[in-house]
Amino acid sequence: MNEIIFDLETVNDAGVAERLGISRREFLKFCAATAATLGLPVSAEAAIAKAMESAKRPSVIWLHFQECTGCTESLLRAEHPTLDKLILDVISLDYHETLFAAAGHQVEAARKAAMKAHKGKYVLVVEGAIPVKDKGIYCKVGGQTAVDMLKECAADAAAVIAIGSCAAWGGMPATDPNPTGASSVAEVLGKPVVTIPGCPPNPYNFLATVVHFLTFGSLPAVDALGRPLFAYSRLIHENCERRAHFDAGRFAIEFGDEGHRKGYCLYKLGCKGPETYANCPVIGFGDVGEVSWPVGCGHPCIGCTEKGVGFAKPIHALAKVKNIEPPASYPGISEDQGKVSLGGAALLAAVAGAAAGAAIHVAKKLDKNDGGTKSEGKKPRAEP
Ligand code: FSX
Ligand code: SF4
Ligand code: F3S
Repeated sequence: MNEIIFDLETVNDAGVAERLGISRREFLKFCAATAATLGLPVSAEAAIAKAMESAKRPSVIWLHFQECTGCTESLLRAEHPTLDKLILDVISLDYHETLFAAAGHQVEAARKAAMKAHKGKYVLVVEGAIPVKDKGIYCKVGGQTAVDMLKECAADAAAVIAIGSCAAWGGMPATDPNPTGASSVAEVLGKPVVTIPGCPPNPYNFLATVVHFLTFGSLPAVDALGRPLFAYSRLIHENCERRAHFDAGRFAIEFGDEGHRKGYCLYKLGCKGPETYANCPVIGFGDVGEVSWPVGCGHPCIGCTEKGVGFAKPIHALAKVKNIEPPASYPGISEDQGKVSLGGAALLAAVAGAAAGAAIHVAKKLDKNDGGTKSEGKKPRAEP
């Protein structure tokens, strides 16, 4: 466990709270919840707050190769501005092909300048697979192949993060017969890197990973595939709101049938939740409501975070059920948004076995919740 060396009294967070347009109280609430997300004691709140108020934002170089830019899109498509504000506040985005207003030689010069100025200290984020067939000619940026650019940028990086399934293992571009030889970042560099798979990945997982780096100078603990344990250590099936239906044998058999309309389990429609590790049911996507994740919307999980499942197994094929033990508890059927305290959120996360939910729920309320007094209604989950 990392030693906690900061004291909340020494944290001058007025600056960062002001930059983010939130109150000090909400900022500290977010820091405490991020500590819970990362599986750290709540006392890590001060260290996180201190790191976030620091002017030393890590330089980030963000490369794009074979992909759809969905990773970046998901990062910027939160309904309210807090998430992208948080991300862009904690990092210094010094090179990003699709977000830069400039183009051509100007941006390539900016990349080289950032790499020189922050040699050995910058974070390299890679989005997209890297084609290696035919000397890498299928993807070039500024006349340089993706293979060469990746190797050049990784050489002096303090940390490398492969964001999205394409960068993590090849994803959709590597789908059989993989005509371009689409490969992962780790394969091209010949060494393991931190991966945040998903097509697209959840931006909160990226944010928590960056906050960990900022606070402790290192990336979080990962599994054998390089995925941060705080986000990818539990099967989707363990936290799915339809799990009670699975255990009771209530399934949707066809799209639109009675079981589907009633919110029954999607296993027989090919849901890959039983063999896919990710926190989607806990954190949701896009800040548009409690059921904003594939299964919540009535579509089977296709296993987009799982190598060998996503883009590999047919969508309708039945999943291999890895863990048939019933969970210790089931997610609540309905809760009132805005009333869960931080302690309650952390407890809920612990009970659910996936701490990576607490910070997200707090972050989502940051600019909606007026000092904790305003409560907003939330649509109930599907009828069990
Ligand atoms: Fe797209 Fe990213 Fe999928 Fe890949 O996300 S959403 S194709 S994982 O690299 O842009
Ligand atoms: Fe949820 Fe899919 Fe598991 Fe059914 S099979 S409980 S829909 S994750
Ligand atoms: Fe992907 Fe399945 Fe989550 S399809 S977004 S891993 S629910």
